[in-house]
Amino acid sequence: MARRGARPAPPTIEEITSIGAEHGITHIGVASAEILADTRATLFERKAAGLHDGMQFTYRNPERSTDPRRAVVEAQSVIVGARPYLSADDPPEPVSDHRAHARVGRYAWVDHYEPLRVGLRAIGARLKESGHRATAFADDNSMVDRAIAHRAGIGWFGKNANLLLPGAGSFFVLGSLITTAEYEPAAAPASDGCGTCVRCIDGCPTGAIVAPGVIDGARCLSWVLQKAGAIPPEFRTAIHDRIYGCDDCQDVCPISVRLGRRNTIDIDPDANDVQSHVDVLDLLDADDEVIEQRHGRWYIAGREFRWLRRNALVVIGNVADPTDRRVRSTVERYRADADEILAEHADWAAMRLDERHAAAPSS
Ligand code: B12
Ligand code: SF4
Ligand code: SF4
Repeated sequence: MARRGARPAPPTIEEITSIGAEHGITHIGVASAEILADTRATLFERKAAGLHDGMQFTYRNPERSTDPRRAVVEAQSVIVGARPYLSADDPPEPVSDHRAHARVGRYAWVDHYEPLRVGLRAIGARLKESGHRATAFADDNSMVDRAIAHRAGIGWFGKNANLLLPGAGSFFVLGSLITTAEYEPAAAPASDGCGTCVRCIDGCPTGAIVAPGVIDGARCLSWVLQKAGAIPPEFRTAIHDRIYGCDDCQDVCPISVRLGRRNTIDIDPDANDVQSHVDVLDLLDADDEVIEQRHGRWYIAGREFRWLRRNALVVIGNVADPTDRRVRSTVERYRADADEILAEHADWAAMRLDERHAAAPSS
């Protein structure tokens, strides 16, 4: 019998799994808290080769992002959790006259990271009761989430660089709980399930997967839409109707598409602000305060919302109705904008609308 006031034993893996499950965490794995030396070397190599394209995140301080003990002194284990982000029911396609709706990457339709952190912290609270230290990270610069999940046996690196979970695919967000408690780590990473498939490499609209598992940041639309500055003209048509995020290398993945539909999460539209599409004309009429309130949780370089307006102008050029008055007047207004980058993207949008109008079959 436990002594009065004695601390409870640390939770078992079964208890951890069940606390995680209460928060939508469907997969749990354990990794040792040793330095991720290979990943550290990879970060430096890719940085030296320019593949990070100026990205900070885990590249800012590879010594830190690959060492769990920098976050929790004397850490012994890293408990990794994965939470699906595909929704059981996709929201209906928006309807409008001017068809100026942009698409949002599935991972950003609602905030999936916060519920993951909440679940990991709930496990952490149980560990703290037993006298251990435990800190949760998800999509934080302090930890390489995929690499630690790989070590924890949760999945394998697909050729699209995403971590695929056996029997479940890649539409999962990943996070970890670094703790001083000791658990038996995974004996080995999950074995590769891609085989000879190369669909993601062929399906990337900009050729950003330059080798299996290796992304050239400068070409990856997910980064191109987040970063500062003018969008290179050669990527503007490929952006098509994306405003934030890109799902193509997962949407063409036979494993993730087939199994993803069996590993979904319920997104309650009444409780969540579901942002699967953005009306780009509204966005271009909105001030910073409104944009921040609506899209403030997205990563936008320097939190400068001009970069979202820039993306919106590209989407207008690619998909809006060239004969719609509001489309044309919005573009003309931005062509006269004092922000030279926005004015130049509006020039491009006007040119592209003209091109599409000229190419459209006359009725
Ligand atoms: C920077 C970043 C980005 C950048 C760069 C992406 C990249 N591939 O590096 C940008 C903005 C482009 C991006 C895009 C996306 N991201 Co992101 N991103 C991150 C972040 C913050 C760091 C990633 C990182 O450290 N990259 C550094 C490089 C070196 O790592 P890597 O690309 O994973 O490379 C590994 C493989 O190459 C592997 N490897 C080495 N040799 C070999 C050889 C072979 C043959 C293979 C197959 C693999 C392999 O080892 C490398 C190192 O571990 C993490 C969160 C975090 N804190 O970890 C999220 C994270 C990776 N992103 C995530 C998501 C969801 C996305 C998007 C799907 C979002 C979207 N829809 O737009 C896309 C997917 C793009 C892609 N194909 O990778 C999830 C991935 C979940 C998963 N199941 O894998 C993460 C883990 C966030 C999270 N906590 O859930 N992201
Ligand atoms: S996210 Fe899009 S652009 Fe980036 S590698 Fe995947 S398909 Fe290519
Ligand atoms: S598309 Fe094919 S190669 Fe790419 S991640 Fe999926 S299974 Fe692997």
